[in-house]
Amino acid sequence: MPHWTTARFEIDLSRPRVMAIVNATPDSFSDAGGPATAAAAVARCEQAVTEGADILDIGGESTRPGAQPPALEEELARVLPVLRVAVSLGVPVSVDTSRPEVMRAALDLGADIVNDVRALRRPGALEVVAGHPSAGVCLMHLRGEPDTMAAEATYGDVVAEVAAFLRQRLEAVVAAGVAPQRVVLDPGIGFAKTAEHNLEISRRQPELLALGRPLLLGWSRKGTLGRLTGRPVGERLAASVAAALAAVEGGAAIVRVHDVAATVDALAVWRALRLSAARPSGENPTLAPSAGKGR
Ligand code: HH2
Repeated sequence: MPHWTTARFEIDLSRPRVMAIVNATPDSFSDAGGPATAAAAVARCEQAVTEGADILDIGGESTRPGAQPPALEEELARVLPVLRVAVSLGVPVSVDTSRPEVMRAALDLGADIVNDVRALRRPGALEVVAGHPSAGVCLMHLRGEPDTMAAEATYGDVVAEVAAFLRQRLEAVVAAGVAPQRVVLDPGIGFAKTAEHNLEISRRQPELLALGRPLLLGWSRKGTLGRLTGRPVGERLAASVAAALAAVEGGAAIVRVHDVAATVDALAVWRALRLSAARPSGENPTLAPSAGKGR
């Protein structure tokens, strides 16, 4: 059975997992202008767990195109108060950061996973993760920096280049002493990629699965879904759920989402339909008592 080893939890990946996005930022692409207090982010963590999130992913730096990074002290001040509460909620907690100082502080507070859109390339980041006995890590593909990445979206073969990058980062991390079971890989939907690149990655997801580690996909509310539906970021719920299902159908183990309840429901139904097809006469353990009358 596939597992993701993290600091406190062995995450069973025999069923798809939902990672809830918790932005402790005032300027994220999907909820800019929303409340940015620690209390609001903590409330969001609690709500996500109630809705069935398997992992909480807490970030203090917006990586939207053109974003300016916060000062280190500011990122720490955004993230740590939220993490302190999140680690008591009974689910694995991930910190979405590229800064080794934030990684170290988060792991010291009991965080389970480092989710780094820069794949531990900042000086010192690899050492922090390798220095921890069991923290999980998500290595994501990103070219350039968020404020320049749009100009870097040129590839000969986007899937081959993303795969080569992820393989090289996986090898570097393993060479530094991190067990492969601690690592998941992410092609970085929307990071230095056009809509066409993102769709190509989705269609050829098996080539990324061939790297031998579980895949994490983050389609939620992203621009490609806007291109496909013509809808602004606040109206991409259905599109995001569809993208999450397609990712899982294509073999993704973890989906990173804003809309936890809708995604959890969709995955429950998807699984039941798939599993019952495999076991036509068996009992279905996923059936809960009916919540409504009639059909
Ligand atoms: N996407 C975002 C941030 N972190 N991490 C991983 N592993 N994969 C992703 O696709 C990914 C990520 C961007 O989304 P969001 O957190 O909603 O926005 P912002 O960076 O503006 O806070």
